[in-house]
Amino acid sequence: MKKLFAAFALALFSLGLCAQDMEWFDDAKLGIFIHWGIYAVDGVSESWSFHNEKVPYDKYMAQAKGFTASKYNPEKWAELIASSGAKYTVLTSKHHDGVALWNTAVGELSIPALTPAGRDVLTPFVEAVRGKGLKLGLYYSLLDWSRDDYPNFTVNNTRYKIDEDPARWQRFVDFNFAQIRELSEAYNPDLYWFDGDWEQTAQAWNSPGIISLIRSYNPAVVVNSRIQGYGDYATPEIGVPIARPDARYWELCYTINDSWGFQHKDTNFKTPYMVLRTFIDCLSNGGNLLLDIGPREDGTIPSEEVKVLKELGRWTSKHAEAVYGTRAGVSPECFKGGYTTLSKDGTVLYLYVPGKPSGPIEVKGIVNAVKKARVVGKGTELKHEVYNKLSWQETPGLIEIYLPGSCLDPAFTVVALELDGPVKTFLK
Ligand code: FHN
Repeated sequence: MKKLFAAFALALFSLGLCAQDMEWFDDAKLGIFIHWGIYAVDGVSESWSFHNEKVPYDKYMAQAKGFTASKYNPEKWAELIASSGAKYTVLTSKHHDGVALWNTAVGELSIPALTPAGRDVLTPFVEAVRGKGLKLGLYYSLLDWSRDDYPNFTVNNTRYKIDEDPARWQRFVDFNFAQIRELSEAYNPDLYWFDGDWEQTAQAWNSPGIISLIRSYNPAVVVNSRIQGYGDYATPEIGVPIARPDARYWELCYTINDSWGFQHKDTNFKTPYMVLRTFIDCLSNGGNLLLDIGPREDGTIPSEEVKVLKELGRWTSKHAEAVYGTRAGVSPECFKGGYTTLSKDGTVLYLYVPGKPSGPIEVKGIVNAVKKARVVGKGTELKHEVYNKLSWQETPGLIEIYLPGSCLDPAFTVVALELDGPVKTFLK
């Protein structure tokens, strides 16, 4: 029965539930994720701290009394996000704890209802984001461990089993649909970032129903993969993929320290360089980076996170040509000195050179002739030579490019190789 349902759902999906516009997403490359909720008050892990019984539920929920949003400035948030070079942002409209950031009419748990902030904090964010021309993504947790009609509560405490009380489960499904309808009606996001799907099946969530609901508001809406098989793109989390993911579209969601939300004790911040390198790694494999920040309960953003976003901004604005609209690069075997991407039409090969090379940079396995080599963001034309190209051999020659010290970026210098046509590689 389950198999039949899945086949039916897949058929429906391919028959027209998928009118999504993936091009903006594919071109955007960088998004900023924001985990903001009552968990920032004590600095405990978002929702998981009570689910895993590290913190009693009542104590967790009592954090609401300390959530002030007293310095919340959504315009400043949007400005920071835009200045990083991100083209979209995704905010946790509701995490697994069930506390909505907006004034939901169908649930009792929300920032306006429970906290001294006393107001809807989602609407001004949406306005600020749109004002900056960024694409809007809304994170929504399908599972809701606070909701009495939801079967799971804490790790050791289950409320009921769906097949023993389908009417109760249906009440929960109706609640989810009502909240998602509210979000689509009020904000009509460009992207839905669902989460928490793992606890139930596509059939139980009514995943195709959710997709058709949100596409009835916005046929082009992009949906992440966490809706039990119905999304548009894969979402590896924290673990940077080692090999190129199979999915045509993917996005690495990634923390700057070790936490999604603000945690006072977590000072394990990555450096701006480390984050930039991971971003370039994603680019080279054709993916996006969704980089998370965790604002404090008052709405301020930790300076370490601001620093990372600013450095990304410095680098992305200088190297825009080699970021937006690029596609996965050639095999890593072709350029051992760093990462590569390609222009959309495949005729420009971008080389991302870390630090200061100790000699000419070398590219191999490229069949094309290089018409021109230049430094992205500077325009300086570079001397390049081909070695080992023998008339009787199929193996392409080694391309050596001379990169003077005066052209180097403090983090990653980008060299554009303009080819005589779409790239052709020879990898034997
Ligand atoms: O359980 C959540 C977690 O708290 C966080 O929101 C991340 C972000 O991708 N998603 C879930 C785990 O996969």
